[in-house]
Amino acid sequence: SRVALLGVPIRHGQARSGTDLGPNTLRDGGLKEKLSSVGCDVVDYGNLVFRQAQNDNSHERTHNSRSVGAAAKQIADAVSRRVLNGEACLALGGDHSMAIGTIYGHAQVRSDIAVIWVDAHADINTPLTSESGNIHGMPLSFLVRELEPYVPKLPGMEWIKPCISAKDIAYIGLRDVDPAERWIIEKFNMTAFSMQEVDKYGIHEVMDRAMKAVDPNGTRSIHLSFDVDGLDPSLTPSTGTPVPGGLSLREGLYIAEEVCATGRLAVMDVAEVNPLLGNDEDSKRTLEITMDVIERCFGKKRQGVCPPDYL
Ligand code: DIR
Ligand code: MN
Ligand code: MN
Ligand code: MN
Repeated sequence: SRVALLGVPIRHGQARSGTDLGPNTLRDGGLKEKLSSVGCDVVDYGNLVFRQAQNDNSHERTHNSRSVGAAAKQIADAVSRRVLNGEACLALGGDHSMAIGTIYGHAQVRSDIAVIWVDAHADINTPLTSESGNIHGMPLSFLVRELEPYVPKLPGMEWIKPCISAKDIAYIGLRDVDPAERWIIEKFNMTAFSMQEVDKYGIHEVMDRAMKAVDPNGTRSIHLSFDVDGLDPSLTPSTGTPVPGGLSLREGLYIAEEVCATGRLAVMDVAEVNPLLGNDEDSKRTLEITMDVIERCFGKKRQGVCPPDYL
């Protein structure tokens, strides 16, 4: 299977520098070789190059909308090309504002996308409800049709047309959800499994229910948006907004193996790796764990894998 690596070094969706180093950190960790060794035919398309917009003043208290809007367009075009080419697109972030572009680009090519959003956060604040003004906490608000009446057009982001339904998203791992985000989840009856439900039902049941909700017939084009802060910060400490009490490694790997087993993973986002946060040991651990999850999404299995030409 062909996997397209796409570096998405976006950082203006939040305040800290370092998320822009995510793609090269994962490359230097040997991601391409690891994916090749589980049978992927990997093509590296390099990193997108973003420029910071001139006079990117805050608007409606939202920071850097011109820079993020312009980057999202580049991301969307690049992802569309990969999906159109029949490649699975592995988008290496970058902060989670990257998903504006990756989901938009995916949805331009496939009309039937299902989004699995693994994260401690719901990332569905609007520019009017966000307390932080950081776009990485808002990406889904620009993409969800039902929210169009609630989302003002920010400079640089006017081109973004909502392209998915709130019903197309399943959250897993939530544990830091703002009041307005909770209101949106309930109002639009979104599929959301917080850590409370993971504890209550177990990851097998949660994953089954999540897939039944967004991919009921097993036919849809799957978009996995994986924020590394969905995992417990003991596993992925080098990230900007860690929240204790997250997914275990086994839960993370289970999600990854189930997504892989669909055979329909079309786009995966890897968001919020920030190698500048924490000490060397923290960033090394974050890198190793993140690569482990990625490998499982693309074919590595805990039960072992036998190459077709073995013997
Ligand atoms: C918070 C934090 N809900 C916000 N969001 C984060 O800024 O809107 N998302 N950290 O990844
Ligand atoms: Mn996120
Ligand atoms: Mn998060
Ligand atoms: Mn089952």
